[in-house]
Formats: sequence, structure tokens, C-alpha cells
Amino acid sequence: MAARVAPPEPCLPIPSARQLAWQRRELIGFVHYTVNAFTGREWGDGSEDPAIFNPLQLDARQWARAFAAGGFQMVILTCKHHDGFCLWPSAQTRHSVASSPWQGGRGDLVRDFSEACRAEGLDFGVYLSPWDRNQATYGDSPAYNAWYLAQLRELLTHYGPLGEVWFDGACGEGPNGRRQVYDFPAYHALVRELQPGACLFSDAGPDVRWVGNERGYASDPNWSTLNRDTFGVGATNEGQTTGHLDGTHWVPAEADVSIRPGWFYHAEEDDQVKSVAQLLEIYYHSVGLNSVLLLNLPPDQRGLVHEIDVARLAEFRAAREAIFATDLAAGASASADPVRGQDPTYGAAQVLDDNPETCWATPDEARSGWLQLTLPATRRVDQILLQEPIALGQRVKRFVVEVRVGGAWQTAGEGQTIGYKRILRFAAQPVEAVRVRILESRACPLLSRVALYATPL
Ligand code: FUL
Repeated sequence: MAARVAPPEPCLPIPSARQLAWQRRELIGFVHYTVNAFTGREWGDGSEDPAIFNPLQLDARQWARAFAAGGFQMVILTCKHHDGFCLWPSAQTRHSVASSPWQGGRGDLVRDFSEACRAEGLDFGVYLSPWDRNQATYGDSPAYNAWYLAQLRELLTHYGPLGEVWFDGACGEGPNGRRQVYDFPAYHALVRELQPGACLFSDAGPDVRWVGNERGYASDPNWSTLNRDTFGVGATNEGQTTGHLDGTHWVPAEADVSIRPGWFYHAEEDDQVKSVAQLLEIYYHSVGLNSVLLLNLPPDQRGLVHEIDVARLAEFRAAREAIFATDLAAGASASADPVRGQDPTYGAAQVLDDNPETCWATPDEARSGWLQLTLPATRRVDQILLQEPIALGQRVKRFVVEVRVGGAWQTAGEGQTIGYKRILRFAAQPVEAVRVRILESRACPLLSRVALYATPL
């Protein structure tokens, strides 16, 4: 059916195509692996002998399978961590797998894992630590930057299309006692030139920003808009976690966390693998708060993701599916006010499908509105999922969710931002109808999806 009214104008800033694709992945895996798996350290100092790197049972496909089975869409590999040991045979240094006994020094773990990811239907991304505690030129800023760019070029040209390039902000002094100054503009320009589809991550973006903690927790509000020019890498940035209302650029938050206390494998942490309940809390606080979750699994000395972690990831997926398999709003009758041009193309029923392009839309001048779903029968509900069509920008500043129980309306919850996805939990109720009231918005409010779920008893 053709729309009778003009579509809503975008509310700037809006995501680029690569940012939109990134946001829709929702779950991204992280793999931390280097000599640390053999020394027990979290930060190697660069003096490790490559001879210690000998994972005799290494199976990159097993890593990729664990993430695919967990419902992940992409995985980022620490191709080089702070210790400087490269998981690929870099032409820039001997401090790599080429000097290790693994596969007789002829192995390339970046190749193996990128191929394994693709075989499992996963996109692939790279982490290349700017901080390098092995490289002699570190601290001699121009020389090191040129060398780092040469390494980066290898990763950008040898391993197919990349979905994300992750720049850690950690920085130190080189052997000359001088602090290294990273040339991020040059690093970013090289990625744009060679991998235009890759999102650039750092504390300060430019495409994706750090969420501000390593617990995997975003917050409310979580604006994907940011006054990016006020941000620095490694700085204490005001708005790191929350973003900025009316920010100048689109720079959504990525929430990173490890399934274990450490980023690297330590056998003594085998009994501290996060529980399904903890992982679900992380999910609600990241994906459920307009963020993407970046979850780390650290392979062990054998070169395998530990059985406990593999099983936990599968259980985490099963738990999500048990909650989100059935949309309890299915079959509801939908109404809203105001509706753009009284046109069904923008009517309330558009929130019931899973199409992110269709939405309930209000007239240009509206800054508030309500949408109601009346269920075909009373259903036990304990959470509501809301989505804005973010291709047109992030708009909602404040909203309330009400439920009708036994004929009486009551407030179930309230929030500030929605963005790509917001999941609001409340005490389980026998719900007859639900109403979302948008109280404040940066432009005419739009919702692409409203869904209802219940935690299984
Ligand atoms: C930090 C690093 O220092 C940690 O080792 C880990 O890589 C984490 C994801 O980022 O800055």
C-alpha cells in the first residue's frame, strides 16, 4: 500500500551503513589469545620466549563453532596483545608464531581463525594492540607509528573483509623512557582505505565507542549520539557510558566483558566462569540498553576453548531463546495517537512485525504520543522490548510503560532512551493490555517494534 503522507525526516546524526550493520549484529565474540595462556599473565611484558607458544591441540574451528552455537554474529581476535607476540607471521617482527614450535613455525592463526569464522557463518574482526612491549621502537613515536601501520596493513590485506577493527587505548613508555604518541588519524585512514566496511572502535570511536567499563554494562540513558570531538583515547571522557543527548556524531556504545574474571585463560578460574544468570544480566544491561555485547572467551594452553565455557555459551543461548522465542504481543490489536497523516502505513500495527524499516510514526510536530497493544487474552508478561528505527536517528528522551491488570492501569516501568533496542523488565503480571507513552522526544517519535515476553517459570 502506498503511503499517503511523506515519510519522517531523519533526525541527525544517523548511523552509516557499516554502523547499522554492526548494531544489528547485537552479539559479538572476543578471543584473547597469546603467550599469556602459557605464562598465566594478563599482560605479558614482551620478554616472553616464543618457544613457549605451543598449543598442541589448537582447533580454530572449535572456537568458531562455540560462538556460532552461542548465537553470535562476528568474532574479534587479539592478533597482537600488549606483549607484542603476533598470531600471524608478520613480516615486521620475529616475535610471532613463526618463531614458535606451533606447526613447526609455519602456522598462521589469524588465517586459520578467520577462515574458521567464515566457515561457521561468522564475520571476522581484528584487535591489534597499539601498546607493544616487545617492539624496540616503541616510544620513538614516528618510527613506531610507521611500523605499526605496516603491521596493520598486513591484517587489513591478507584476511578478507573485516567487520570491526578494535583499537585498545592502553599506552606506555618505550625503552627510551618516552611515552608513545599514537597516530590514530593515520591508523583510521588506513582502515578506511583498505577495509571500508569495518567499524572503527576506540574509547572515542569514530564509529563505535567503549561503554566505559569492562563489566559489559551500559546504562540509561544510552545515547548513540556523541560530541565526538570532545573525546580522547585513554582520557577520562564525560559521557563515555551515557553518550550525549543531541551529540554531534553517531557513535554507539560497545559493552565488553569476559566470560571469566580474566581476559586470558587461567586454569584457576575454571570455577569462575560466569553463570547463565550472570550472562543474562549482562545481556539485559548491554543489548537491552541499546548497546552491542562483546563477550570474550579465552582459549587455553591446549588451544581449545574450555569445555565449561563452550557449554555455558550454549546454555546462555538456550536461556535467551526460552525467553524471546514467543512474542506475547502476537495477535494483539494496536492503536496509537497521534498517527502520521492518519495513514495505516505509519499506524500502530507496524510495531508488531519484525521489519526494522516499518514503524509507527507521528506527525512532524509531535514530541510525544502513546501506543497501546490490547492482547487477545490475558498473558503473563514480565518484560517489554522496544525499538526505534535508528536509520532515522535516535529520538526518544523519556517514556513510560503501563500495563492493564484486572481492568486497572498501572506503571510497569520508565526510562530515558530506547535507541536500537531497549528491554525493560518488571514484576510478572497477568497483562490484558500494555501502553507505551513517549513523554519527550528530540523529533517526532517513531517505534519500529514493541514486543512482550515472559521469563519461563
Ligand atoms: C584492555 C586491555 O588492557 C586488556 O588486557 C583487554 O585486552 C581489554 C579488552 O582491553 O585495555
